[in-house]
Amino acid sequence: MQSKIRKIMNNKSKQELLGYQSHSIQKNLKYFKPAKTSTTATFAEEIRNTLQQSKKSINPKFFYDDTGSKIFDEICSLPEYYPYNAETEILEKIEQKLLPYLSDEFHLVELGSGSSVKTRLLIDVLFKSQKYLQYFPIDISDILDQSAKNLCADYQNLTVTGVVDTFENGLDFIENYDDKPNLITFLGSSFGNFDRSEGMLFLKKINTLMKSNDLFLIGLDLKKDGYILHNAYNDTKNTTAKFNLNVLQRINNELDANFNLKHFEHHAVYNEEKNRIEMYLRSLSEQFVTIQKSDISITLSKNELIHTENSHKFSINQIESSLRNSNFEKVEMWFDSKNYFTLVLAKKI
Ligand code: AVI
Repeated sequence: MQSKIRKIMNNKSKQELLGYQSHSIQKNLKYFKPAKTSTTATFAEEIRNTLQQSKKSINPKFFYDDTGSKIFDEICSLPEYYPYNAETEILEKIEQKLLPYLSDEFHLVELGSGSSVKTRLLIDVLFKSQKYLQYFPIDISDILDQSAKNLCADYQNLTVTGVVDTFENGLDFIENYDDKPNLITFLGSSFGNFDRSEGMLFLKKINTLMKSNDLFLIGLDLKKDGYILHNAYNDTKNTTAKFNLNVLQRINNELDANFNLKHFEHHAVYNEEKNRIEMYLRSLSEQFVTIQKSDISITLSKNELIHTENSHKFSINQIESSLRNSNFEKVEMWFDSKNYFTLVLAKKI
């Protein structure tokens, strides 16, 4: 009996055993998706919980439906939104600094499918030390868009294997994939959107899933003058406002809700004590909203705030102690010319 089970198991790939289904798009492009999860059910449930609290909130991970991801790309091209340009500046000069740490067989693993511009800069560096490259974007939302196809068309020796899942599950998936070392990247200061305890858990989880020869490259936004931060999240074109309000439109579309977007406004403030931008949607009148798939109706009073995002800004001491406390050794830290942003290369202790 045991051997029969073993035989059945051997006929399945490791990924299938982890509950993933493989979907092939073209020769060098495929993705793995968990066989069973209803993302709508989880979304509906989380929204039910967080909008029924006395302090209402919506998790920032829900910003990124197709429209939200497109608006985020628009944010990245705003002159006020310095993190994108600062990080790109560091990546453009990273080649000679990163190459000494690479060998000829690294995989590139990206947590959150970043803009293909930044990914390309890293792919170019990796191709300086190896002939073939496997790139694993991990994201809960649609990662295999046109940009992945364009990457495959532009790099002959590149294979893209997307994992459509949470970062944590995606890393579990990669850990079981093969024995090659990974350069795991978490760019854009997305880490800043976690609360402190969530962030520490996340770093520890990455650390435990890393192999001893894996490298971790994380982009972090640094503390700076409040007015620069304020302007970055209150841009003159109102793109950040559009991004923030879109989460209500997403709830309307996917959870059959009736938020009237005209009855809300974007509100982003810098909390100096906590070193973070806090983003909210302010209700402009007393209103009653029904979210059918979450099975709830909620009342909002005039000026009531729905918290939608924290974006933490870090000091170098904080970064170093967070890395130490999650068993990372800092290898290098690179900065842009204005010292607005840092890219940190770390490895497992
Ligand atoms: C993705 N994340 C790091 C962005 C940030 O700056 O916190 C999201 C964002 N929110 C408003 N503008 C950009």
